[in-house]
Amino acid sequence: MSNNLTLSREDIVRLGERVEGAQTRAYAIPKLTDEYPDMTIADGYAVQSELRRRFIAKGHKLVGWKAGLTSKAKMQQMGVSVPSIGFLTDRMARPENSAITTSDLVHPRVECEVAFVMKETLQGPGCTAADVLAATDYVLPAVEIIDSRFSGFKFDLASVIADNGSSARFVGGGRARYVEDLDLRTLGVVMEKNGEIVTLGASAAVLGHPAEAIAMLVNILAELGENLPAGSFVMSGGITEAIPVKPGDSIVARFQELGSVSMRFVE
Ligand code: OOG
Ligand code: MG
Repeated sequence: MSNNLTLSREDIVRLGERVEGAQTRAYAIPKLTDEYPDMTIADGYAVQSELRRRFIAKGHKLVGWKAGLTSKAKMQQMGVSVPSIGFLTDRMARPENSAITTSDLVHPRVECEVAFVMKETLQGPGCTAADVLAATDYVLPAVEIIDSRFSGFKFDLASVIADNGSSARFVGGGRARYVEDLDLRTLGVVMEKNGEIVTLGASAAVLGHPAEAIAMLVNILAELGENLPAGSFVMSGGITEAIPVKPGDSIVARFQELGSVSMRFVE
Protein backbone atom coordinates (compact mmCIF):
# COMPACT_ATOMS: atom_id res chain seq x y z
CA MET A 1 0.00 0.00 0.00
CA SER A 2 1.22 3.48 -0.75
CA ASN A 3 -0.13 4.59 2.62
CA ASN A 4 1.23 3.25 5.88
CA LEU A 5 -0.63 1.69 8.76
CA THR A 6 -1.38 4.10 11.59
CA LEU A 7 -3.79 1.83 13.54
CA SER A 8 -2.53 -0.57 16.18
CA ARG A 9 -3.51 -4.24 16.08
CA GLU A 10 -6.00 -3.56 18.93
CA ASP A 11 -7.59 -0.67 16.99
CA ILE A 12 -7.95 -2.88 13.92
CA VAL A 13 -9.67 -5.64 15.91
CA ARG A 14 -11.94 -3.12 17.66
CA LEU A 15 -12.95 -1.45 14.38
CA GLY A 16 -13.47 -4.85 12.70
CA GLU A 17 -15.86 -5.76 15.52
CA ARG A 18 -17.62 -2.42 15.27
CA VAL A 19 -18.17 -2.72 11.49
CA GLU A 20 -19.28 -6.35 11.83
CA GLY A 21 -21.85 -5.33 14.46
CA ALA A 22 -23.23 -2.56 12.23
CA GLN A 23 -23.39 -4.89 9.19
CA THR A 24 -24.94 -7.82 11.03
CA ARG A 25 -27.49 -5.87 13.04
CA ALA A 26 -28.12 -3.18 10.38
CA TYR A 27 -27.46 0.05 12.21
CA ALA A 28 -25.64 3.19 11.16
CA ILE A 29 -22.39 4.24 12.84
CA PRO A 30 -20.32 7.44 12.48
CA LYS A 31 -17.54 7.20 9.90
CA LEU A 32 -14.42 5.70 11.46
CA THR A 33 -12.30 8.75 10.64
CA ASP A 34 -14.34 10.80 13.14
CA GLU A 35 -12.50 8.84 15.84
CA TYR A 36 -9.31 8.09 13.86
CA PRO A 37 -8.76 11.15 11.61
CA ASP A 38 -5.36 9.86 10.45
CA MET A 39 -6.73 6.58 9.09
CA THR A 40 -5.10 5.71 5.75
CA ILE A 41 -6.22 3.51 2.89
CA ALA A 42 -3.91 0.80 4.25
CA ASP A 43 -5.69 1.07 7.61
CA GLY A 44 -9.03 0.73 5.80
CA TYR A 45 -7.88 -2.51 4.15
CA ALA A 46 -6.49 -3.80 7.48
CA VAL A 47 -9.96 -3.39 9.03
CA GLN A 48 -11.60 -4.94 5.93
CA SER A 49 -9.25 -7.97 6.17
CA GLU A 50 -10.11 -8.32 9.86
CA LEU A 51 -13.82 -8.22 8.95
CA ARG A 52 -13.26 -10.93 6.29
CA ARG A 53 -11.37 -13.06 8.82
CA ARG A 54 -14.23 -12.74 11.33
CA PHE A 55 -16.91 -13.72 8.78
CA ILE A 56 -14.91 -16.70 7.50
CA ALA A 57 -14.31 -17.86 11.09
CA LYS A 58 -18.15 -17.87 11.45
CA GLY A 59 -18.54 -20.12 8.39
CA HIS A 60 -19.22 -17.56 5.65
CA LYS A 61 -17.59 -18.57 2.36
CA LEU A 62 -15.59 -16.19 0.20
CA VAL A 63 -17.08 -16.40 -3.32
CA GLY A 64 -15.34 -13.47 -4.96
CA TRP A 65 -14.51 -9.78 -4.95
CA LYS A 66 -15.84 -6.46 -6.19
CA ALA A 67 -14.30 -3.31 -7.54
CA GLY A 68 -15.95 -0.12 -6.33
CA LEU A 69 -15.91 3.57 -7.15
CA THR A 70 -14.64 2.76 -10.64
CA SER A 71 -16.99 5.07 -12.56
CA LYS A 72 -17.14 8.88 -12.62
CA ALA A 73 -20.84 8.72 -11.73
CA LYS A 74 -20.03 6.78 -8.56
CA MET A 75 -16.97 8.85 -7.63
CA GLN A 76 -18.97 12.05 -8.00
CA GLN A 77 -21.95 10.66 -6.11
CA MET A 78 -19.76 9.57 -3.19
CA GLY A 79 -17.16 12.37 -3.29
CA VAL A 80 -14.07 10.16 -3.67
CA SER A 81 -11.48 9.93 -6.44
CA VAL A 82 -9.78 6.53 -6.12
CA PRO A 83 -11.27 3.07 -6.79
CA SER A 84 -11.35 0.40 -4.10
CA ILE A 85 -12.10 -3.29 -3.63
CA GLY A 86 -14.21 -5.41 -1.30
CA PHE A 87 -14.91 -9.10 -0.74
CA LEU A 88 -18.10 -11.07 -1.52
CA THR A 89 -19.43 -14.02 0.49
CA ASP A 90 -22.09 -16.69 -0.07
CA ARG A 91 -24.34 -14.92 2.50
CA MET A 92 -24.60 -11.83 0.29
CA ALA A 93 -25.87 -13.69 -2.82
CA ARG A 94 -29.58 -13.55 -3.66
CA PRO A 95 -31.39 -15.36 -6.51
CA GLU A 96 -32.65 -13.54 -9.57
CA ASN A 97 -36.32 -12.43 -9.28
CA SER A 98 -36.31 -12.90 -5.51
CA ALA A 99 -37.80 -10.73 -2.79
CA ILE A 100 -34.98 -9.05 -0.89
CA THR A 101 -35.66 -7.96 2.67
CA THR A 102 -34.73 -4.43 3.75
CA SER A 103 -35.30 -4.78 7.51
CA ASP A 104 -31.80 -6.30 7.74
CA LEU A 105 -30.26 -3.35 5.84
CA VAL A 106 -29.69 0.30 6.82
CA HIS A 107 -30.41 2.31 3.63
CA PRO A 108 -29.99 0.08 0.56
CA ARG A 109 -29.20 1.36 -2.94
CA VAL A 110 -28.94 -0.60 -6.20
CA GLU A 111 -26.45 -0.31 -9.04
CA CYS A 112 -25.87 -2.10 -12.40
CA GLU A 113 -22.57 -3.93 -12.87
CA VAL A 114 -20.88 -6.31 -15.29
CA ALA A 115 -19.75 -9.44 -13.40
CA PHE A 116 -16.91 -11.77 -14.41
CA VAL A 117 -16.49 -15.45 -13.57
CA MET A 118 -12.86 -16.52 -13.73
CA LYS A 119 -11.54 -19.78 -15.18
CA GLU A 120 -7.90 -19.16 -14.24
CA THR A 121 -6.28 -17.74 -11.12
CA LEU A 122 -4.83 -14.24 -11.52
CA GLN A 123 -1.95 -12.88 -9.48
CA GLY A 124 -0.71 -9.28 -9.44
CA PRO A 125 1.18 -7.01 -9.53
CA GLY A 126 1.26 -6.05 -13.18
CA CYS A 127 -2.08 -7.64 -14.10
CA THR A 128 -3.55 -6.06 -17.28
CA ALA A 129 -7.01 -5.98 -18.85
CA ALA A 130 -5.74 -8.44 -21.50
CA ASP A 131 -4.69 -10.85 -18.71
CA VAL A 132 -8.17 -10.52 -17.21
CA LEU A 133 -9.94 -11.24 -20.49
CA ALA A 134 -7.76 -14.32 -21.10
CA ALA A 135 -8.54 -15.64 -17.60
CA THR A 136 -12.33 -15.00 -17.81
CA ASP A 137 -14.72 -17.91 -18.21
CA TYR A 138 -17.76 -15.70 -18.95
CA VAL A 139 -19.42 -12.42 -18.02
CA LEU A 140 -22.97 -11.86 -16.80
CA PRO A 141 -25.09 -8.89 -15.72
CA ALA A 142 -25.45 -8.18 -12.02
CA VAL A 143 -27.14 -5.78 -9.63
CA GLU A 144 -25.28 -4.90 -6.47
CA ILE A 145 -27.31 -3.82 -3.43
CA ILE A 146 -24.95 -1.58 -1.48
CA ASP A 147 -25.64 -0.40 2.05
CA SER A 148 -23.19 1.92 3.70
CA ARG A 149 -23.12 1.41 7.43
CA PHE A 150 -22.18 5.09 7.84
CA SER A 151 -24.88 7.61 8.72
CA GLY A 152 -26.34 9.33 5.68
CA PHE A 153 -24.11 7.28 3.28
CA LYS A 154 -21.45 9.91 4.16
CA PHE A 155 -17.90 8.61 4.25
CA ASP A 156 -14.31 8.98 3.08
CA LEU A 157 -12.23 6.36 1.31
CA ALA A 158 -10.55 4.88 4.42
CA SER A 159 -13.92 4.44 6.17
CA VAL A 160 -15.74 2.92 3.18
CA ILE A 161 -12.91 0.45 2.56
CA ALA A 162 -13.15 -0.63 6.22
CA ASP A 163 -16.91 -1.15 5.65
CA ASN A 164 -16.04 -3.49 2.77
CA GLY A 165 -17.09 -0.96 0.12
CA SER A 166 -20.68 -0.91 1.43
CA SER A 167 -21.13 -4.51 0.16
CA ALA A 168 -24.43 -6.00 1.29
CA ARG A 169 -26.22 -8.16 -1.32
CA PHE A 170 -25.77 -9.03 -4.98
CA VAL A 171 -27.83 -10.67 -7.71
CA GLY A 172 -26.35 -12.16 -10.87
CA GLY A 173 -28.55 -13.24 -13.73
CA GLY A 174 -29.47 -12.55 -17.32
CA ARG A 175 -27.45 -14.25 -20.02
CA ALA A 176 -23.88 -15.41 -19.47
CA ARG A 177 -21.67 -14.60 -22.48
CA TYR A 178 -18.09 -15.23 -23.56
CA VAL A 179 -15.99 -12.05 -23.65
CA GLU A 180 -14.77 -12.69 -27.20
CA ASP A 181 -18.37 -12.41 -28.45
CA LEU A 182 -18.92 -8.91 -26.99
CA ASP A 183 -17.49 -5.41 -27.01
CA LEU A 184 -17.44 -4.86 -23.25
CA ARG A 185 -16.79 -1.12 -23.62
CA THR A 186 -20.01 -0.24 -25.36
CA LEU A 187 -22.74 -2.18 -23.55
CA GLY A 188 -25.67 0.04 -22.68
CA VAL A 189 -27.53 -0.45 -19.40
CA VAL A 190 -30.87 0.91 -18.22
CA MET A 191 -32.25 0.63 -14.72
CA GLU A 192 -36.00 0.71 -14.16
CA LYS A 193 -37.62 1.21 -10.76
CA ASN A 194 -41.35 0.45 -10.63
CA GLY A 195 -41.48 0.56 -14.43
CA GLU A 196 -39.77 3.94 -14.86
CA ILE A 197 -36.25 4.49 -16.12
CA VAL A 198 -34.26 5.95 -13.23
CA THR A 199 -30.72 5.84 -14.60
CA LEU A 200 -28.76 4.63 -17.61
CA GLY A 201 -25.19 4.39 -18.82
CA ALA A 202 -22.59 2.49 -20.81
CA SER A 203 -20.04 -0.02 -19.56
CA ALA A 204 -17.11 2.16 -20.64
CA ALA A 205 -17.98 4.28 -17.58
CA VAL A 206 -16.02 1.69 -15.56
CA LEU A 207 -12.38 2.84 -16.03
CA GLY A 208 -12.90 2.81 -19.85
CA HIS A 209 -13.40 -0.98 -19.85
CA PRO A 210 -14.75 -3.27 -17.09
CA ALA A 211 -11.71 -5.59 -17.49
CA GLU A 212 -9.50 -2.63 -16.44
CA ALA A 213 -11.39 -2.55 -13.14
CA ILE A 214 -10.76 -6.27 -12.60
CA ALA A 215 -7.04 -5.79 -13.39
CA MET A 216 -6.90 -2.98 -10.82
CA LEU A 217 -8.62 -5.26 -8.31
CA VAL A 218 -6.07 -8.06 -8.89
CA ASN A 219 -3.23 -5.56 -8.36
CA ILE A 220 -4.76 -4.30 -5.10
CA LEU A 221 -5.24 -7.94 -4.00
CA ALA A 222 -1.51 -8.49 -4.56
CA GLU A 223 -0.79 -5.62 -2.16
CA LEU A 224 -3.01 -7.39 0.38
CA GLY A 225 -1.09 -10.64 -0.18
CA GLU A 226 -4.01 -12.30 -2.01
CA ASN A 227 -4.73 -13.56 -5.53
CA LEU A 228 -7.97 -13.94 -7.50
CA PRO A 229 -8.71 -17.69 -7.59
CA ALA A 230 -10.23 -19.54 -10.57
CA GLY A 231 -14.00 -19.80 -10.05
CA SER A 232 -14.27 -16.36 -8.42
CA PHE A 233 -17.33 -14.17 -9.08
CA VAL A 234 -16.11 -10.59 -9.53
CA MET A 235 -18.14 -7.41 -9.97
CA SER A 236 -16.44 -4.62 -11.89
CA GLY A 237 -18.17 -1.61 -10.29
CA GLY A 238 -21.36 0.39 -10.67
CA ILE A 239 -21.81 1.82 -14.16
CA THR A 240 -24.41 4.37 -13.08
CA GLU A 241 -25.04 6.11 -9.79
CA ALA A 242 -26.72 4.01 -7.08
CA ILE A 243 -30.50 4.32 -6.65
CA PRO A 244 -32.19 4.12 -3.20
CA VAL A 245 -34.80 1.38 -2.75
CA LYS A 246 -37.49 0.69 -0.13
CA PRO A 247 -40.06 -2.04 0.53
CA GLY A 248 -42.51 -2.29 -2.38
CA ASP A 249 -39.99 -1.27 -5.03
CA SER A 250 -39.26 -3.53 -7.97
CA ILE A 251 -36.09 -3.18 -10.02
CA VAL A 252 -35.24 -4.35 -13.53
CA ALA A 253 -31.71 -3.75 -14.85
CA ARG A 254 -31.61 -4.22 -18.64
CA PHE A 255 -28.22 -4.82 -20.22
CA GLN A 256 -27.57 -4.77 -23.94
CA GLU A 257 -26.42 -8.25 -25.09
CA LEU A 258 -26.59 -9.66 -21.53
CA GLY A 259 -30.33 -9.71 -20.78
CA SER A 260 -31.89 -8.37 -17.62
CA VAL A 261 -31.74 -8.88 -13.86
CA SER A 262 -34.82 -8.32 -11.67
CA MET A 263 -35.62 -8.26 -7.98
CA ARG A 264 -38.12 -6.72 -5.60
CA PHE A 265 -37.78 -5.34 -2.12
CA VAL A 266 -39.90 -6.24 0.89
CA GLU A 267 -39.93 -5.27 4.56
C1 OOG B 1 -19.21 2.43 -2.17
C2 OOG B 1 -19.45 1.21 -2.99
C3 OOG B 1 -18.99 1.39 -4.38
C4 OOG B 1 -19.34 0.63 -6.74
O1 OOG B 1 -19.77 -0.22 -7.53
O2 OOG B 1 -18.87 1.70 -7.13
C5 OOG B 1 -19.42 0.33 -5.30
C6 OOG B 1 -20.49 3.22 -2.03
O3 OOG B 1 -20.87 3.89 -2.98
O4 OOG B 1 -21.10 3.13 -0.96
O5 OOG B 1 -19.85 -0.75 -4.96
MG1 MG C 1 -20.81 -1.77 -6.64
